[in-house]
Amino acid sequence: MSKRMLKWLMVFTILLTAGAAIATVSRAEEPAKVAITALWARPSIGNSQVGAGYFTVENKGPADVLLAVEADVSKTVELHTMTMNGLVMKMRRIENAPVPANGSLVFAPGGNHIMFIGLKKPLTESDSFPVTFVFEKAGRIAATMKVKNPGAAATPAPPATPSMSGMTGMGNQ
Ligand SMILES: [Cu+2]
Repeated sequence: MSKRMLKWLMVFTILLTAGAAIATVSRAEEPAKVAITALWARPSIGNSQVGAGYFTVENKGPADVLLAVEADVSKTVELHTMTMNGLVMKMRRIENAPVPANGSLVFAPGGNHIMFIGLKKPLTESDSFPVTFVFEKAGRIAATMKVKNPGAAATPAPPATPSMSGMTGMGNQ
């Protein structure tokens, strides 16, 4: 009896191991279709309780929808869009943001942005923090958001800004 149980246990173990191996292989073969690039957040100003973050979603698969961005740095995280109403900049919350098939979704200054509301501590330049992007199809994707100066984000610092570099120490007093 105990010998028979042992035999069944062995078969069961082999099946489990085989199942795990198959699961690992199929996951490894699936190429990542959605990539998050150009992640950065603006340093927060003084004791301001809000912060803004930007990113680009590069999609090599079918159309998807960005449902939410999660982060621990603030009480809530919202997706915002910004429009000019004459000379007045108006921003409002959006429920989600569509990602086109084989295209990209850009959150950049002057347009869409992540709004960190109720910051637990100031966002200081060169800090970084984890964020999770939640997509309808691609699921949850973890990434790291780096805090940096808008001027340093895309283009090399223009010659007019060297005096700014002397100010970076001020945030750490
Ligand atoms: Cu906003």
